Amino acid sequence: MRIAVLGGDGYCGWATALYLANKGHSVAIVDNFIRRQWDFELGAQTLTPIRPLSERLAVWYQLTGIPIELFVGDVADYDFLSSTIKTFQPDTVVHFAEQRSAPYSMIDRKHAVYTQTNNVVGTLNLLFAIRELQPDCHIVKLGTMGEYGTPNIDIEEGFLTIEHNGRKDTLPFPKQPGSFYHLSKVHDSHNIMFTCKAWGLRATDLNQGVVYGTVTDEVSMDEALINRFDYDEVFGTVLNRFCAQAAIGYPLTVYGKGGQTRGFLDLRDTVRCVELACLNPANSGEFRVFNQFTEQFSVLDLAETVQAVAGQMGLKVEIDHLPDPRVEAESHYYNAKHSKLADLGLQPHTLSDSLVDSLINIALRYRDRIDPSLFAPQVNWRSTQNQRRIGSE
Ligand code: NAD
Ligand code: USQ
Repeated sequence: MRIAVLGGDGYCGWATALYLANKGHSVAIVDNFIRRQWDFELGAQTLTPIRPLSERLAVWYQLTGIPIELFVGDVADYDFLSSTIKTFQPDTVVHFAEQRSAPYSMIDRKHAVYTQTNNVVGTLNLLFAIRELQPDCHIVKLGTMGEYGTPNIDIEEGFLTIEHNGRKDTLPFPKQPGSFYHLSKVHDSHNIMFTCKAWGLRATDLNQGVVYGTVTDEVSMDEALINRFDYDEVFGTVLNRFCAQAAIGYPLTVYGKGGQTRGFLDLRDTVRCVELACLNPANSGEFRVFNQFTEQFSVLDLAETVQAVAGQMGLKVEIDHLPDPRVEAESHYYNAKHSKLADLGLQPHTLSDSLVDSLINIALRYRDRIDPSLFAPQVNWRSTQNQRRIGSE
């Protein structure tokens, strides 16, 4: 299968591109390196020293003999994207190429507008390019579990059957996103659903939970293939952050009570879920939604797990309850369905003590690169004046 991985220089995209290439697919990476630019803007860097993409790809080729094509450019630039689709002629496009940080989108007006423009325009361009040039191509789009928010009922996979005034219908599950970033994903989902109906496109929306880990078989082949491990308050996801904090004895930054419960998955399952979606495409005109996570935890559960594992490793770690900088429920009902990927054959890597142990060990290996000033939350959802070192408006 010819698979274009948009956003293939990023955290999930890099691991996925190598995994799919190793499985025998013809893979192209499309990226404009904007993620590396955001690190410069924020004065942050990944814990792991990632190499330039050209070097990563050269080492990959030396090690495996498997070529990965590269198209450098902006998905939100239609001329670039359409010429890439025309040249590569993908059977499947996996679309990771968005601004994916909720805090980044909440810095100020400029960052909110940027996030929604980058994400919504990029996805719209993709829909138009596929319609015009490659209408049979399957779009595998990374969405988020955060589209649903935390309703006081069970969360279904994309759709809910409801009876209202004696009539019954199956409708998109209600969306209650919690940031301008999460809202951008809702807007994408609506645009994709509409174009499947109007133009007969085929698409799978992967509503992914919070990802943890950094390692897959492929990225561990060589130091030059190492993947991102973000730990800063803007881009670091919670479990990775806690492991980096534990490594240097920084108190774990639980926001509020820590009852915020989310779906989580190991990066090794991200790559497999994407593969399963590619191998089992949606039908023409079909818009499918899969909830892509394997287990749910509260933030406090995770902090206590990291504290216990760190303790076994001889690291003393405290748990801090900081005022929650976000507007979100700190204790709530949460029960989200996630059976569709399991039905296709997903065998999850569950969060074991050994995984937490190995993540803390990676953080220990690179501890000299940790800047503790990047741990404290600075972006506040309620504030219009998020005074960051990057100088918001
Ligand atoms: P990331 O920021 O590490 O990677 C995104 C990549 O896309 C970067 O390499 C960036 O340079 C590129 N990109 C962004 N906008 C682009 C554009 N306009 N043109 C070309 N390239 C562009 O993010 P990630 O963690 O790998 O997430 C990938 C996708 O998965 C995102 O859509 C995100 O919303 C989704 N997701 C991530 C997580 C998570 O926990 N990391 C969870 C759920 C969903
Ligand atoms: N949190 C803490 N302490 C921290 C960091 C986070 O308590 O130091 C809490 C947050 O308040 C939130 C939860 O942990 O309640 C998750 O936060 P996160 O930063 O790990 O993840 P989130 O902002 O939700 O975003 C991440 C990805 C995003 C993806 C989303 C999936 O960055 O791209 O869409 O996970 S989901 O959460 O299902 O929406």
